[in-house]
Amino acid sequence: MGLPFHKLKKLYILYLFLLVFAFFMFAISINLYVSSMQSNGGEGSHPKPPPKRRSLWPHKNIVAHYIGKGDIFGNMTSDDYNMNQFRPVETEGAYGRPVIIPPRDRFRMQRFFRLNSFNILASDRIPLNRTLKDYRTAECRDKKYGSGLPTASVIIVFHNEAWSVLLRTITSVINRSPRHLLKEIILVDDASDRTYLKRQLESYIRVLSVPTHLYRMKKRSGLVPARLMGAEHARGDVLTFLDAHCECSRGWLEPLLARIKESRNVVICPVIDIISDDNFSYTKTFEKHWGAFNWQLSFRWFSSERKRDTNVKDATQPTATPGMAGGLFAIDRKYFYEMGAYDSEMHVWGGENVEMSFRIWQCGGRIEISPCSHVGHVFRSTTPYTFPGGMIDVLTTNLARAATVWMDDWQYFVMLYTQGLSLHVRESVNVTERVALRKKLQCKPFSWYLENIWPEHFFPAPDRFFGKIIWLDGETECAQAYSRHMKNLPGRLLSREWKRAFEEVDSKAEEFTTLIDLERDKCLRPLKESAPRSSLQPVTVGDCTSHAQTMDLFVITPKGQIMTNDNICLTYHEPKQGMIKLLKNRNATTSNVMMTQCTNDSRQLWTYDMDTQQISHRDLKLCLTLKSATNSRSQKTEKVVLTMQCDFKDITQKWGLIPLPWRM
Ligand code: LR7
Ligand code: MN
Repeated sequence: MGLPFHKLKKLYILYLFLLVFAFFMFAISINLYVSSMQSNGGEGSHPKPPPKRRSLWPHKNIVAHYIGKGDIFGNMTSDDYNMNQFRPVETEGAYGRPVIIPPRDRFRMQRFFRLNSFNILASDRIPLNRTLKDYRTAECRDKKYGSGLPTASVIIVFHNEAWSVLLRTITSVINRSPRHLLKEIILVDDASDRTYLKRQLESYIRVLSVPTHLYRMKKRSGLVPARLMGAEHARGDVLTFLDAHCECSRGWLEPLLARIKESRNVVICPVIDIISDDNFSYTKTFEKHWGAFNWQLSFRWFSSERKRDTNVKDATQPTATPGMAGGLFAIDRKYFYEMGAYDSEMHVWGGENVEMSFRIWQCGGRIEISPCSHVGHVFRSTTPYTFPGGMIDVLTTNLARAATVWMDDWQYFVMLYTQGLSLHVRESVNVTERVALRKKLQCKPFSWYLENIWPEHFFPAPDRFFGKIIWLDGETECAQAYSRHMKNLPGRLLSREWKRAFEEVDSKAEEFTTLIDLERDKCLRPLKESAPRSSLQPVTVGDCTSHAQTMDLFVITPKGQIMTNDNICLTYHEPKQGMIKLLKNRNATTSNVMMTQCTNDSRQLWTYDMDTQQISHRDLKLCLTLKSATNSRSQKTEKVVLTMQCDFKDITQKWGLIPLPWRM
């Protein structure tokens, strides 16, 4: 029985060989797997955890907030939800560096991301007292603030904040504020249900070196009621509000307090640096940013140069901003109440920063950003928590309250052109008390705010055109009525002043607007519907949209800037040779006209000839022309708008201004 020995030996060798081979393949596949994970994550020894969903630092304009849909807890168990996995590793995140999650934890990382809408695994590896760089300029570092600064109560409200993130916020406040200036820290829990935020938090704060008080809302209310509760308990001279996921950097507090000491009617904000939601790296932002709101009252950052309102030469001086982000600011405690604190009827999230910005400016105060104060904030692209009352309803009600009380004529514009808002919503809010406050404080009108505090604004105004720019192909009823009207105007050569054109079209507004045929009329608009605001956008002509959409709506100033929402302007933009090649390779269409950030420069100034209905570049005297461009690869024709030699007979150069209503 059995095989002869030499056969057995052969089999044994074969078996061994197979074993070695299998092991080898296994090793290779593991290696491949690991390296693929690493290449996903970035270069060399600094891989970044995927996925990178959104650049937080677009060139010009950064978005304050997106609200995501989707389930909140997904397949999380209640244990997952309440788990506190804080395990700091000594040097992780030091000097604001990113945390690199090892490949074996990547799956967990992605699974736990949604709980907070940030990478909690990264935060849980960083010590609470991690080091940061000094982000201040040399001038700021050298600045002496002297004695006698007012004291601060730091107020932090939170709803289900992650343990390590909340405690790192608190730790950074304690470690980077001069002890004698920090009266206390006030925490307000907006009815969180995570277990570690109960007794564990209470015992943690009991032993801190700065008196730290914790108050709890009886039921989930939102950040405004929670901050109001915090403010009620505060005893410091100045209220300093922070979100619950911040890190204060060196010297952050003194410049804020010093400015309030100098002038108690200033609401002062730090520069808000970026803590990455992916890897918790701390990135300094550009100090010259300022804030305002778009047509839907969403907060936006802008970076265009502003005329300094006072003759500030000192680079450590705070600068005025028309709007504030809302989360991080300091205000004199008594002044806060004199000015009406907050609108306590604003719930959950949103709108309060709009209301406060308008109110402070219109009622005699100022809002400024101090370039010497740097505080990091974790920016997220979705909201992790529930929205009692429904996100759209709550947000639109809050915005309707702000607009109704403070925006005068412009409130209708916001109601008409913001999705989810309407005159109907406006009827449903009761703002009697806030209107009385406005009267009591003798606040200035919204027109004053736009003209004096935000002269670069892109909202409609009495001396501006607001509406659509249609292409007069000569066939539609609207185009015909428009051309007929312009031809019959007295005087052969009409003035090329925009103001005159605005008056003419305004006198016929109703007729033109009712004649517009959304199926047949063609409107000037950006080539792509949902391109990022910060990029250069080619322009085209396409179906006009119904009223609530804003893609083809323009504001034209008497100077000749053709603007649209989010501070975007029609711009003459000579493409560089290299760029033309690049665009061709990418199958994109080249043009010398783009939509891009308004900068108040002459490339953005246009004129209108009522006689020929041409829009031409003011300095170059070239006319806006609609051309068909054939895409070299797809052979599809794309229509693009560009500037060319003017020819009054050319039908592709004729444009009509169709005004739309924006106030009652
Ligand atoms: O129901 C709630 N209850 C709360 O206590 C909802 C929120 N909150 C807390 C929350 O835990 C956090 O500490 O309120 C704070 C702000 O909420 P976030 O961080 O979810 O909001 P955000 O950072 O996206 O929102 C910005 O706009 C808000 C509008 O209501 C507030 O004004 C935030 O304070 C504000 N944050 C900033 O300005 C930080 C810089 C962002 C920018 C630009
Ligand atoms: Mn926040």
